[in-house]
Amino acid sequence: MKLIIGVVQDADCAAVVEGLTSRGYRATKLASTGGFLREGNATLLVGVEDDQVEDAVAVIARLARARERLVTPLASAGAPMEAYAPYPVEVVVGGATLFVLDVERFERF
Ligand code: 2BA
Repeated sequence: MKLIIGVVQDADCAAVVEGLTSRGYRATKLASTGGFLREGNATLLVGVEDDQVEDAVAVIARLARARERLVTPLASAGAPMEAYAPYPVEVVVGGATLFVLDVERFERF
C-alpha cells in the first residue's frame, strides 16, 4: 500500500476530492499553509493499493491546475534582512506537489 500526500490549491481541492472519491478512492483533506506564500492550500492524504498509484496521480494531475501568481513574499523570521527582496515576484503555483510513501501498516476499525 502507498500513501499519496498531495498539496493542491484551495481552488482545486473540491474537484480533486470529487474526482478521487468518484473513482472509489478515499481521501482526507487537511487545511494547510504554504511556507512561501503563507496562504492556505490543502493537503490530501490518499491511501491506495500499489497498482492504483498511477491512476490516482493521474486524477490529481488532471484536476489540479497550475496558476501564475504575483506575490510579495513575507520576510522569514530570523532570516537576514539583506536576503529579503520586498518586491513582487511571479511564481507558478502547482498543479500539485505530490509525495508517494510506502505504508508499513494500515488499519481501519
Ligand atoms: P508555497 O510554499 O506557498 O509555495 C507556493 C509557490 O511559490 C510554489 O509553488 C513555487 O512556485 C513558489 N516558491 C516556493 N518556494 C519558493 C522559493 N524559495 N523561491 C521562489 N519561489 C518559491 P509549488 O512549487 O507548486 O508549491 C505549492 C505548495 O506545495 C507550496 O506552497 C507548499 O505548500 C507545497 N510544497 C511544495 N514543495 C514542497 C516540499 N518540497 N515540501 C513540502 N511542501 C511543499
